[in-house]
Amino acid sequence: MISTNSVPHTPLPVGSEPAQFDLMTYLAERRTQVETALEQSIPIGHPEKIYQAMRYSVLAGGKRLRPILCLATCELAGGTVEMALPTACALEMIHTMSLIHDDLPAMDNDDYRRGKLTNHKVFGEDIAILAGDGLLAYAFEFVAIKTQHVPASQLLKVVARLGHAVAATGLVGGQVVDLESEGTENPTVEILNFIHTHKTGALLEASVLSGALLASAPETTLQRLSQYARNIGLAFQIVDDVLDITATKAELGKTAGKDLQAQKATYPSIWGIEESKRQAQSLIDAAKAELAIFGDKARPLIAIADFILARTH
Ligand code: GRG
Repeated sequence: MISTNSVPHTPLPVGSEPAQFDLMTYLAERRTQVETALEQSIPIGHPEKIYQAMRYSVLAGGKRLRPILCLATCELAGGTVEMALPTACALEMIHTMSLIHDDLPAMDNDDYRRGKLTNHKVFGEDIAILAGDGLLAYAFEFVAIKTQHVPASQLLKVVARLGHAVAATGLVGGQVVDLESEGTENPTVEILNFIHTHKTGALLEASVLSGALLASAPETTLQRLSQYARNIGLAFQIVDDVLDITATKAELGKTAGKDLQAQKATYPSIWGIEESKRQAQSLIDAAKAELAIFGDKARPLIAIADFILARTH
């Protein structure tokens, strides 16, 4: 495996260097667009409490990785940010609802998320469950009624892909195997991979593919993007597991060291930290190689892959 830092670099003639792509500026701009759209997406209605609970978690921050991936692949495939914003918001609603439910006492029983008290700690378990349900249903409504300039046939494919990512074929299935594997001695890498390709990978893949579907990308592009997404999805989780050991609560915005405490099987518990980092690097290299064919158009997605590896929270 070759590290990106060690690739031999042939200097280009003066004046012909490609313009630098500034990921931090790109992410900040996209985040602002997503935050503005999310802020407007859930107006307070009646009964006020449930709207407040939904808004509390959706507007609590977060990296907004899934919406940004959706916007990036839509643009890569020739579409616009405007076409993809409703789906981008829906992805964040779905992601947030999965966090709300994951934090419940019946699941991971967490008190902090995104640097704030978890939804059930503020609103109670009953409302937190309903806030999750409300967000999930609203995400699909939002895509269906707010998306513009996209053929209905493509929109239908997006809706199907979102459903597939949430259902037993995705997040729900991954969560069930995760719950079942708790307390299991020595779960295998295959079980870990199943859990995380479903719990984490499925929605990341849906984020990447939905943007491209909105822009009516051809099948060959979808296949490459799907492979990119699967690789970054697994790398994302390996990094997450490493950060659970190496990062602080302040950096993570949630309880650190939870996996160790719960004696949960993780990639570092099987491979150790250094090998886990090597595996993540190799997945990121493979993800980036998938996109080489797209040239400069893939720069945001390539930079996001690097960001996933280098992130500290
Ligand atoms: C979807 C119907 C339905 C039920 C939910 C609870 C559950 C079933 C699934 C758990 C899904 C889950 C919480 C997966 C973990 C995904 C993950 C790595 C979250 C952290 O993502 P980041 O780092 O978080 O992108 P931010 O806060 O930055 O958005």
